[in-house]
Amino acid sequence: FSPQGFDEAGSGPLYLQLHRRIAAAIASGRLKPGDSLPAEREMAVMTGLSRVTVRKGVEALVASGQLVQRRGSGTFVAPKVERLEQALSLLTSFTEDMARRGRQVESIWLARGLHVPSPEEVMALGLGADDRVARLERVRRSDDLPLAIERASLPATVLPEPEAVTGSLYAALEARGQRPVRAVQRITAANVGARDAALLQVTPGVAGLKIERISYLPSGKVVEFTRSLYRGDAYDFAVELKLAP
Ligand code: 16G
Repeated sequence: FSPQGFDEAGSGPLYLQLHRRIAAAIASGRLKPGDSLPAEREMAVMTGLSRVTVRKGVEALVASGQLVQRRGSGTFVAPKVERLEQALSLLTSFTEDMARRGRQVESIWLARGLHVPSPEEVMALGLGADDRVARLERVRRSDDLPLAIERASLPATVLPEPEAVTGSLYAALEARGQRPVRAVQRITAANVGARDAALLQVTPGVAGLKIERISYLPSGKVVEFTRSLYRGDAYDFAVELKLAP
């Protein structure tokens, strides 16, 4: 980050020159995944650029997914994304899937509460006119990487106190004797919008996978209607096929 080479006259706006320099340091391996960057003020001193210019350059790298910012702790080179292979034929929870891989799980809660259901939730969950719905909205992370945004809706009769769920939803359902035993899942391609891109720390507009899961109790009652958006660069969904009869 030496002051040399930033050129007011020639090679484009100054923030883009900084952007190119940091991107080149990442590409060459001089900056490695997880490395922290100096604070904005320090970078301004080191480069001789204004703090506004430094901020713009860094923001552009955050928007393109090369840097990540964590509130309170600073700016880092984005972690390397390894694809996870996920079997589609087993009804498992996110926590179980990650535990099986020996990975840490973490949820960032966006919302948790009881609501008047939307028409879509009424349909999917088979609710009556006065029924309430429990909504759980969270970013699912593993080993410091956001992998998916999940928006789960359950009949309030199944989960009357959504605020009490702090970890695994399926563990909470299991404790209430309401663990689903069957589910239907639908996967659709989707581009990640700006708000979700910020939550998933990806570039707005990149490819994601929208997954809808409706899960059932042995009685056939619907327990869960969950809409998730998975990072397209972090998952491979695999399924075993048998010869058609
Ligand atoms: C999985 C499920 C989701 C379920 C969650 C429970 C998919 C696409 N979705 O992420 O429907 O609610 O697991 O996880 O697989 P938890 O028990 O860790 O909260």
